[in-house]
Amino acid sequence: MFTKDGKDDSRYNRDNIEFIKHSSPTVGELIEREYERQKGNIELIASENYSSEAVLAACGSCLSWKYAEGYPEAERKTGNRGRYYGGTEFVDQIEEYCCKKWKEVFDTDYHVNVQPHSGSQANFSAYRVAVDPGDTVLSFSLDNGGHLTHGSPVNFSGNLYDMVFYSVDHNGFIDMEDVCKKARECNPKLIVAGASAYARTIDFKSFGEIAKEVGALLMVDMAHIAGLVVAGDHPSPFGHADLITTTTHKTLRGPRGGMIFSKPELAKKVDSAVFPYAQGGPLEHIIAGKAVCAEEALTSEYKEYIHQVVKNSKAFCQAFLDMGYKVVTGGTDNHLFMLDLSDYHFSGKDLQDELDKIGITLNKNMIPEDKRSPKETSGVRIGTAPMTTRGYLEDDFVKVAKRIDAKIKEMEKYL
Ligand code: DSN
Repeated sequence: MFTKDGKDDSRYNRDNIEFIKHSSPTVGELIEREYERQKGNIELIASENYSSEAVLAACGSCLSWKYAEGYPEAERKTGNRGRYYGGTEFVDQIEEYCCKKWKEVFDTDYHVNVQPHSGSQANFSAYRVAVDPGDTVLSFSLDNGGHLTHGSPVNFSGNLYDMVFYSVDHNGFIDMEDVCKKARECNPKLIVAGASAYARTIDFKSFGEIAKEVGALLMVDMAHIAGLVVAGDHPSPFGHADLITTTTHKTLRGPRGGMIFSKPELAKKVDSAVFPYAQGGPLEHIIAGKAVCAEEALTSEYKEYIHQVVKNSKAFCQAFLDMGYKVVTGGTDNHLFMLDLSDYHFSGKDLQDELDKIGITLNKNMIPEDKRSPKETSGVRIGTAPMTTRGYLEDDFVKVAKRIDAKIKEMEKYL
């Protein structure tokens, strides 16, 4: 794993890159350059993380060679049982084990499907369970902090469904009164909660009550905060939501991929919505990586890690506030926060580009009521999960805040 001072204390990545170079020097060298970039840079992208070597090894294992369309027989009572290929004895056991471990992680009797290739694929399938094309969905828009798949017009979600959006209040917090009012007005079949760029606790209980009142299903996309839910640093959507989607590579620190949890009565629909509706063969190597990730998430070390992620985020955010910066919602409750650059003559993109040049990686992001385009933006999103994996503590992040402040002061002069 990469250390906080830009070293690698294992040989795992370097040895694998040498293998690749034997077959393709070009690809091997490009991966090596990316490896050096990742190792040397300060990584602040809120949706990224560094998984363990064990997760990486599972993802690069012989399971990558195996087809296993369908679902394992054992323990599945959904009616979608059985595989369409022979030789699945061991991948069946791995997939069952993966499902069992994730239920343990969230201490839930919800059904789980671990096959979605990504969070977007998981959301695509979850919509299929809850709504038909043309149905009304009440959701959180991309420019306020939602995800692309929460109804953006350039995405399948905005294209297939009649999207209505709830808003944030003038401080940038999700306006639960607006959620309630819009739900009563538009009578949605589905309400979507969850975000990609929202720094505050989401009130899943109230979302659940509103959904119940208007007869809608509630889908929670907990991709960003899933790790915080595991550690008890964010209220759980289990018990409130009918469908819960997540990725496994953000705060959960596993392989790139998705999962869907659902109330047991939706299990059969969820399984069919993933395979054969949205996907063919599951990536059993990634499913093995998800199982390893679940075991890691069950440890007390992982929960300590998440507590530190949140403490670091609060300290990092406070350092910017102390230096006079504007932060959307004025702070953070989770692993990320949004710096508001609307008063500056340069954009979020400009800051992202300038920080790239000094080895600090983050991403431009729209902020509520942004006057700039999504390609420019008036904000940047800052997250602490990756560097906390590398051992950063509060003081380390305060130093990074000072470096970003110095760069902004420089940009004020020459940009
Ligand atoms: N694009 C991811 C993010 O950065 O939050 C979500 O899928």
